[in-house]
Amino acid sequence: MQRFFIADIHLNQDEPGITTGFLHFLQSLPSNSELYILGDLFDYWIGDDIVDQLSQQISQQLNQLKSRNIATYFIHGNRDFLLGQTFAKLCSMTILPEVSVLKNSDENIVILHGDLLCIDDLSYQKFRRKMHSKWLQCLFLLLPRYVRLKIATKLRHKSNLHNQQKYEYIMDVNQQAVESMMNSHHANVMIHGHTHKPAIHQFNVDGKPLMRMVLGAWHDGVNYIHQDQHGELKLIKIDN
Ligand code: LP5
Ligand code: MN
Repeated sequence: MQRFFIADIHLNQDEPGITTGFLHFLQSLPSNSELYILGDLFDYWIGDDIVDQLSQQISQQLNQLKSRNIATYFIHGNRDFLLGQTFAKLCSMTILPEVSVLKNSDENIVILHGDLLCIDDLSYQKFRRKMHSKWLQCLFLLLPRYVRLKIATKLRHKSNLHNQQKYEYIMDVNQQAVESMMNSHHANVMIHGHTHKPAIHQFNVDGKPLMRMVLGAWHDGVNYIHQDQHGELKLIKIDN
């Protein structure tokens, strides 16, 4: 079974090139494979009840994957954590827990968006806990569309301002957090996105070789990880 992993596509109305690249990528997927979307499929998501031309187009195309026997899985990102079962059903995709494990006979791959690993970013982790509070989410979803849009725009703006003042290492993953998560899931491979720093990191813990593969964002081109029938993993980057 071939698997494809992507994250941080950040689909939005203002960058039609990303949508075109994404739709081509979907077309190119082979039959009988699996697609894992590890968060931030959309630049932001403010409720399944707010559909636009872009989200309709995306749900139609994702839904069509099942006719080629391609199973689609989704893990929430920090921009689209409000994407719910209603939209997931339209896309025929299964929402997985925020940290999930793919078990093979000789390896365990832990998959996640990646923001959970950025534990040195204390203000973000505090913000994240608030955003993940169920009552706040329910309240937010009751607000009229224009108010939700206004809040999301404000949050994006604040986030950009904060990010400009943070050191690079603060916004990257913490190695201890990586090792501890891999250890608790008995994983030898980890795949995540969020940091927009595509790379393969190989390291040893207690003499065991481990690998962390980081997916890149799609602003400059197509970015994915391919696992072939033999289990070999490759990070693929096709710049525009
Ligand atoms: O997204 P990115 O990569 O630029 O930065 C992230 C962290 N930022 C975020 C915020 C998102 O971008 C906002 C997304 C909006 C989604 C839809 C709205 C749904 C609302 C639901 C309400 C229940 O995730 C950024 C990290 C960075 O990754 C790297 O890891 O650093 O974190 C921050 O910037 C957070 C700041 O550190 C603290 C934020 C203070 C916000 C102040 C709130 C102001 C209230 C205004 C509301 C009207
Ligand atoms: Mn992210």
